[in-house]
Amino acid sequence: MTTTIIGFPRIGHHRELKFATEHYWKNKISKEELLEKAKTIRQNHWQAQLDAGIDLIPVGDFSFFDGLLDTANLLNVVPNRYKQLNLSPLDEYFAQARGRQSDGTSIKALSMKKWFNTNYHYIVPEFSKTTEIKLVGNKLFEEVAEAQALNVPVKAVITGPYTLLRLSRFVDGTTPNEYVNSLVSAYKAVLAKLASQHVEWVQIDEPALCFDVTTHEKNVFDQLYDGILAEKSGVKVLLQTYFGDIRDIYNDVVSKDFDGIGLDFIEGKYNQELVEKSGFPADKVLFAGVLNGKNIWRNHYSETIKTLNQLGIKSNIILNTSCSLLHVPYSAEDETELPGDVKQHLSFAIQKLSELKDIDWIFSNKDKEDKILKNNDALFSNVKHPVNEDVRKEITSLTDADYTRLPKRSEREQIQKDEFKLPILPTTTIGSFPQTKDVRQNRSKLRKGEITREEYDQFNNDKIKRIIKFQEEIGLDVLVHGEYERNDMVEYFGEKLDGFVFTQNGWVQSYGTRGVKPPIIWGDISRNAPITVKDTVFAKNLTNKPVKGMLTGPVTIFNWSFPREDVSPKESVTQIALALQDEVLDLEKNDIKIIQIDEPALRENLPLRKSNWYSNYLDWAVPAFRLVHSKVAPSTQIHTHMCYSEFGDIIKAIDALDADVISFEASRADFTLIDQLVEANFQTEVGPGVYDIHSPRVPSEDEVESLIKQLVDKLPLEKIWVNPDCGLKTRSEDESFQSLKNIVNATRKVRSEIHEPN
Ligand code: THG
Ligand code: ZN
Repeated sequence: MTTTIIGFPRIGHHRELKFATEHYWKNKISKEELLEKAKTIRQNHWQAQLDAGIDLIPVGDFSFFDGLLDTANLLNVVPNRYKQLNLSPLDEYFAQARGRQSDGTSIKALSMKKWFNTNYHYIVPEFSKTTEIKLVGNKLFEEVAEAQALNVPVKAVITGPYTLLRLSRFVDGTTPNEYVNSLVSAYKAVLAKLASQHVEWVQIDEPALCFDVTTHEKNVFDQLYDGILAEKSGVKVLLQTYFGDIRDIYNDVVSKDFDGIGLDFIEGKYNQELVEKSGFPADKVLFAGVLNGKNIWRNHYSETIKTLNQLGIKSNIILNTSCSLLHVPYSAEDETELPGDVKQHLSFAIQKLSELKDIDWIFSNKDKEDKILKNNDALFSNVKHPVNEDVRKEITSLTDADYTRLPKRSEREQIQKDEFKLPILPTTTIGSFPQTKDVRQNRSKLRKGEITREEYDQFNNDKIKRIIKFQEEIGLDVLVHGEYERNDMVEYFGEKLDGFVFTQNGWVQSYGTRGVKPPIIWGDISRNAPITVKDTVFAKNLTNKPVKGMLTGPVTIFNWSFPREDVSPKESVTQIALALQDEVLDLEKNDIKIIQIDEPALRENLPLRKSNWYSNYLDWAVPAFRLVHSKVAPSTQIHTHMCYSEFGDIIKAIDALDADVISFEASRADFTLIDQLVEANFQTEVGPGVYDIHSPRVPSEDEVESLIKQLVDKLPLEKIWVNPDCGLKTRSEDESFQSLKNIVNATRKVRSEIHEPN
């Protein structure tokens, strides 16, 4: 038997690649130093896999920013505006990934999107009339040569053409079909070159086959692979799928001349049925994704062996992870501060390598009395997740009434207009103000014990005073306290709720050099004390204007954490929702009459197949949000906020959250969402962002005025709010203060024109 993995985390054991790359961007190290560092990191990662005894090691999974962008650049899919900068290949690549400012001109980055149902973001390649596909890059081949020199058993990895076409953007009226023939030639050239390097296996990643596949898309797949496989140049081609099952195209896939097929038996449970019902060709190797590549928990070996036995394939099978290990942290060994009863259940990338070898050993030896198996079983007979009986009972006694806010929104709208007496086009912000250096230093001093809790609070209170004064002075209508006390919002709430545990080094790449350290849901979740009440009330007492309370919603807290697997996602989300309900009611009791509950991540965990959107997700995610706010008074105004994705296809679900007001990211999508809202007869009051906070540009008053006028033309006037498109925490104060002034002044201008039509 043989073992392999689909990919390894790229940022380095201690995020070495992140730091080296950021140093390079700041001109603190040279290109040669960066390349040397990257080489060492790759070597360490291969060595870790060699040490664990992995038989086939992925090469080409390394990336300076993103794997899809690597493939696009390998094949010359680089928009002309970047080529015209005349940069070195590496700088041209970084220019696409993050934009570039030089002598007065500035060029934007390509856009970034969520990678399937993960928290990783990829760079969206762009095809246009001038795109000429051909093999131009060397990265893959150089890494192969580098690995071979170290005697690494190489499996070359590249993203496949189907997934490339499915995830890219097509401008100038171009369509994916136009590029099929040139892609076939380019991939053939890649295979030929790898063959000349004596590579045995080439892994072509096609996770997009786990989406719904239409007949048209199936034809594209056929054309691509009938072409490519007609000329393999002697390498073995592995079609690697992950993040789900390939029910729409399984029969097609097994009938083609692939040498190996990689199937995910974790998220793609249905793949097992496909194999058992339709059979798996004897002349192909099954790369069996039986070890979860996404979770952080130890594998239960006897269950995995059972799956392998059910598949009934004994030879021609290679044990694999279910997806790349990109989505888990480096090693659980680093976690010295977690309680032992938690730590023994953790498996990060390094531990998953040994688990694969263990399973391989047990499966090949059939020794049921094996010690490895017994120890592993013992681990699972002895899991002690903290149980909170009160929360469990409360959940079983929930009824429809707990998920229903009364009276209905149209009635509340009038009650709230009378309550707040806000002007038309009320202005507000999304919640956070710039986290300037002094704010972060203050937090780090507290962590290191260099200042007292009182000194820490005093600093933040001064910040709150200053920012309330600023908001009053420029004339915003609904104020916020600025969130100076928060680092990452999910970490902030997780730390204050019972049921979460935290890692010290559990970094997972989010995009490029940026990472997150997701909290781990270990036990039942509950709230033991108010979380945001003190800071919010402090701010409220400084002003006569309404101050908005700021919370992160249950679905986002859940989606950005590592979930436990002994209870359903619905159960954990409901527990979080109940904890937040207590917080909402406490804020209300303290006279906070506007409360925002953010759900930026609501859309991102939608199942890949549309048929599962409601049944497997929205049908419990949306009610969980309603549970948080269903008990507030009619005059209390509930806001929510969403960002990071397009919402056109889940508008009805967003309206069903039954919030009173929603703000979201829209300026980047050129306001097309507004038409979709009108068409869907959207009922929630809405503040589509008029300031793109992801760019360092300050929008002019005229620009904002014209955006507001577009909104006024399309949406009912009484439903429109004016706000930036996201929190300001990553921006500088200069930029965001000026932008907010422009927003308020532009709003005043539009208001006066509406009241006094010329
Ligand atoms: N919080 C969490 N998950 C998220 C986001 C978030 N996932 C999606 C989206 N937002 C990802 N965006 C970012 C933006 C910035 C950073 C990470 C993810 C970032 N990270 C710092 C770094 O890598 O240097 C580390 C920050 C820290 O020290 O905590 O800047 O908002 N949970
Ligand atoms: Zn946002």
